[in-house]
Amino acid sequence: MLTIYSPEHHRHHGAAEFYRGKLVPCFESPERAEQILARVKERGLGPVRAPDRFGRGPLARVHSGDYLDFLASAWEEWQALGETGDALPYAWPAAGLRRDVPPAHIDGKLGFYSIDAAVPITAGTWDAVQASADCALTGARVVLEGASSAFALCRPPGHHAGARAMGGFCYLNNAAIAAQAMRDGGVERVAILDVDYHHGNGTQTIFYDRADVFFASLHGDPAVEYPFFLGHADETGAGDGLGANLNLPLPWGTSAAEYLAALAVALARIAAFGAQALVVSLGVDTFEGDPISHFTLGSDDFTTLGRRIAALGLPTLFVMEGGYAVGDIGGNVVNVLSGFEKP
Ligand code: SP5
Ligand code: ZN
Repeated sequence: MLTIYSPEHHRHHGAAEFYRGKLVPCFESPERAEQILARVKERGLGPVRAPDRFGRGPLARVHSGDYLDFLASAWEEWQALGETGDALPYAWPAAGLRRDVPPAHIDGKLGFYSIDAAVPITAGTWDAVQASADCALTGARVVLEGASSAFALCRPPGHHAGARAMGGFCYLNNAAIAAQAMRDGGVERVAILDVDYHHGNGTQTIFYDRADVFFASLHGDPAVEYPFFLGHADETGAGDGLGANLNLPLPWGTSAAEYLAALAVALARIAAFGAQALVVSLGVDTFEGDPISHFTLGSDDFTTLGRRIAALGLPTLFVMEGGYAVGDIGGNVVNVLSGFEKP
């Protein structure tokens, strides 16, 4: 399987995120992508190439223009304050406050365009997130051109980013951008399967009222887990998209057997939808050793996960999302991909 990777990800390196009353070191580190790349090479998954550059067009198919402008200028506006650390939001337009008047000050913009304070912006964040999206878009192009699969080694991840909001270490929604590019490339029905431990709130929201992109997610129950305010089972889509959204929230401590049973439900629905291509939001934070998550999948279970996805028989783009057990992340990711290739 082809891997698409860009070293530009190094240019995004947040120092800290706000968590339980303190600034704590970011779990989402450059080392994550390097560990995955090292295991891809060591285990001979296949060739590794750099992404093509796609520019703003395909990003604007998913994200609003004002949000892209904000991301592009945020660091410069933050620098003008004389700050030396990373930009982080601290005030949000929660219920009862106005969302219809975009703020002019960068402090206001940071909150206006985010859902939490786990999204530091550094000097190279905009370049890194564009390169990450380019990896996903290159993967979509390769699959559109006839490849049976590809792996976009995206960093930063994307599935918590909405049309006009960053959050949960995510800035541009790489999986949504790739799925939309597949639609624009002529695939009529695309499915997104999100196996990251956290609900893909951004992806769900982007496609919620559409019948052409099916979204299925297995994740920690938002009653007790980030992102808390989306990802419940009763969210089934709206308008034309009614029935094209499937959430399978699972409790803390979910075992591999329980996980794979829920996966079978999602795969059956994707098959019934009649998907012609699949985008997998591939997080491996379901691993038993993950430092911020509460499922108990072992490394071998990731091979099974890949095999079960392969049984759909669809052209498939894997897009990297979360996974924070840095010593195991690469092995777990390559297990999924090799399980997919050698079912
Ligand atoms: C892409 C992805 O997996 N994003 C996950 C975002 C989760 N953010 C909230 C988790 C806060 C965890 N901080 C843990 C500190 C434990 N001592
Ligand atoms: Zn996650």
